[in-house]
Amino acid sequence: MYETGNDNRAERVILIGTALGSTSKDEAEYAVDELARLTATAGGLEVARFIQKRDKPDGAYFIGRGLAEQVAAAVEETEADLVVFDELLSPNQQRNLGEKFNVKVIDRAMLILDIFALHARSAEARLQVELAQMVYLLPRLTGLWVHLSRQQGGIGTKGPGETQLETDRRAVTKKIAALKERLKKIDRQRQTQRKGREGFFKIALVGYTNAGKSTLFNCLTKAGVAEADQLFSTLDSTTRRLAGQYPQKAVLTDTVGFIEKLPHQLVASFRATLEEVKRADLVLLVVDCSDPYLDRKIGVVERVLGDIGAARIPRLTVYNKTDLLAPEAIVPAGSSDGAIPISATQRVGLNRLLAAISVRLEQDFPKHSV
Ligand SMILES: Nc1nc2c(ncn2[C@@H]2O[C@H](COP(=O)(O)OP(=O)(O)OP(=O)(O)O)[C@@H](O)[C@H]2O)c(=O)[nH]1
Ligand SMILES: [Mg+2]
Repeated sequence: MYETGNDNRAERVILIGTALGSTSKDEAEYAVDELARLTATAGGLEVARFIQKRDKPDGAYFIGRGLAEQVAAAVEETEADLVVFDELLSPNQQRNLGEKFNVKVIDRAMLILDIFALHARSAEARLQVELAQMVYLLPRLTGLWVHLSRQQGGIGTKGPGETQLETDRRAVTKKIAALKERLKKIDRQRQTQRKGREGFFKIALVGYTNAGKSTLFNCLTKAGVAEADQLFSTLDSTTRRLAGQYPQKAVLTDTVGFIEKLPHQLVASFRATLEEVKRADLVLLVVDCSDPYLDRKIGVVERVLGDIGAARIPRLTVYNKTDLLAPEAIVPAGSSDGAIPISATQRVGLNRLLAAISVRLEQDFPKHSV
C-alpha cells in the first residue's frame, strides 16, 4: 500500500529527534522510538536516525547547519525517500529542509495524519481526518505542494487531492467550512443516538494509543471492535451496553487514543468523537503499566482531557497489561492512587474492575443502579 511507484520497495525513512532545552537525550530517544513505530504503522522502513541536543530550534532548519549537512549526506547514502522530524516544523522550516535534502520532509503531526487517513473507516472519521489535514496544510500550501508534485505517492501524500490544493487558499478555506458543515450534520444524528442513552450511566475508555482500550472494551461488551498492536487502530467511537448482569443500565464507549506532540487544532478536528468522552459520567483511564514512561503518558492523557473539557469527570485508573510485569511490581488494587490492576488479554481483574464501576455507579447515579 505504501510503496513507491518504481520498484515496489517500502519507503525508506530517516528519523530526526531533538532533545530541546532540559529534555534528556534518553527522553528524545524514547520519543524517536515512538516515531519509528508510527513510521512502521504507516508502512515506512527506518534506514537511519539522528538525535541532537539543542537549547532551542534553529529558525531555518530546526536542527543545526552541521547536522543538516550530515542528514543530506545520509539521504544520498541510504537512498532515503523521506525525512521525518519528531517535532512540529514551521511551514518555513519544512520548505527549507525539503530543498536542502531534496526529498520529502514531514513532521510527527503529518505522519499521524497519514495513519489516521489509512485507518479511517466510517464517513465521520474520514471527514474528521480530511478536516485535520486541511487545517494542517493550509499554512503550508505554498512550497510544500510545489515540492510534493515532483514526488511519487507514499507517506505524507495521503492528503486531499492535489489539484484542489493547487488552487488557492480561499478554496481550501471554503473546503474547511464545508467539511465542518457536513460534520455538524453527522453530529445531529449522533445527538439522536445520545438521546436514546440518556437514562444510562455513561462510561468512556480513554488512554494513550495502544494502551489496550479496545481489548478491554471487547472484554466488557460483546462488541468485537478491532484491537491491534498498532498505533491508532481505533478512530471511531463505539458505544455498547456493558455485558453481563451487573452493573445494569451502563454503556461503555471506546474511542481514539491520545499521543504526545499532536497540535491542539488537530485534536479539535476529532471534537465530535471526543464529545462522547466529555459527556461521560465516568472516565476509565486505561494505562499500559508495563510502559517505562507511563507517568509521562498519563500526563499527556490528562492534558488532552483538560483540552476537551473533561478534566472534572470522575475517573477510575486502570493499570492494564499486568501480565507483562513481574508479580511483585504489580500495584495492589485499591492502593494509594486507587488504580485497578488488570490484564485484558488474560482476563484478570475484570470482576474487580466491574465491582469498582458498580460502586461508582451507585455513588453517582443511585436512581439507576437497579
Ligand atoms: N500483554 C498484554 N497485551 C495487551 C493487553 N491488553 C491489550 N494488549 C495488546 O495491546 C495491543 C493494543 O491493544 P488495543 O486494545 O488495540 O489498544 P488501544 O488502546 O485500543 O489502541 P488504539 O486504538 O490504537 O489507540 C494489542 O496488541 C493487544 O493485544 C494485556 O492485558 N496484556
Ligand atoms: Mg483501540
